[in-house]
Amino acid sequence: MSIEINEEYFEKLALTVIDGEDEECVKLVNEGLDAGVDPLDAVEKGLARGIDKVGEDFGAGIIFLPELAMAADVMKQGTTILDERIKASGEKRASHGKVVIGTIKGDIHDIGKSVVAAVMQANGYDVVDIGIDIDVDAFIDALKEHDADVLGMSTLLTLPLMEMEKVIIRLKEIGMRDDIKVIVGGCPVTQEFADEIGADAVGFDAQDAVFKLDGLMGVNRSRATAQA
Ligand code: B12
Repeated sequence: MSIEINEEYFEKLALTVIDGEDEECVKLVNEGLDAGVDPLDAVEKGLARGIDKVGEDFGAGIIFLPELAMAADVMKQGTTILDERIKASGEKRASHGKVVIGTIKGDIHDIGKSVVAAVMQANGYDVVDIGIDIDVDAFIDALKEHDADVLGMSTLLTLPLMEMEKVIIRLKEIGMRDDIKVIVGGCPVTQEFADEIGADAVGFDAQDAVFKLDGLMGVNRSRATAQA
């Protein structure tokens, strides 16, 4: 019998992350997909709520790195399945542009960046995800290699934030800034910060990232919201 997709389902998903139950998480994710859950809802209403709680407890010193790492591993297993489903949900059509996306140097967080990459891809962008801990040279090399239109930079850490500005400064120095749109994101990234470093846009979640990207690339969608 197929399970029901309701508030209780999303709560159970969140709990698998909080309790570090990877097998239960994968099982629930697959059951949810079979029952027709929107994969982005499963990330945002389920898994992300769980990891946010874990992050709060970690910040408050209630739990420590091993528990955080265990929860992150469960979250990653769930989002890996869901990201693939999000990507596959996109219509096949002409590309709106090519995006190179990565997490900046000094930061290894990749779950949110990977969700953003999947949702961009589902919405008609070619996305090259170059991973985590990416330094200025590696961003520039990837932009050139892939002849990209857009640079996406992610960070969840406050300390390496200025790495984002370094990449933008280098783009200016080598005369590429006018050819590349820059979108930034991650929890410490505010609109003020994006303006200060000269980014073109900031995305606060995956849907917002596509909305802002469409604005930068001049894409008009007939649908009210981006596809997940
Ligand atoms: C999971 C996690 C980890 C995992 C990461 C696993 C992985 N594979 O990514 C592990 C355990 C490895 C980890 C390690 C550390 N972590 Co950590 N981590 C988290 C946690 C709990 C959740 C992050 C997450 O995945 N969220 C879910 C996703 C879906 O959301 P998201 O990442 O915010 O992404 C969304 C948006 O931000 C946006 N977005 C993200 N990127 C981009 C990019 C673009 C271009 C756009 C447009 C939008 C966009 O869209 C996404 C989708 O909606 C956060 C707390 C939190 N609630 O954020 C702490 C947190 C970020 N970590 C923190 C810390 C301190 C660390 C460590 C330094 C701990 C340590 N002492 O070692 C290390 C970092 C080591 C390093 N050098 O990077 C702090 C950061 C504090 C700060 N302000 O600097 C936080 C806030 C926890 C806390 N409350 O203290 N962490």
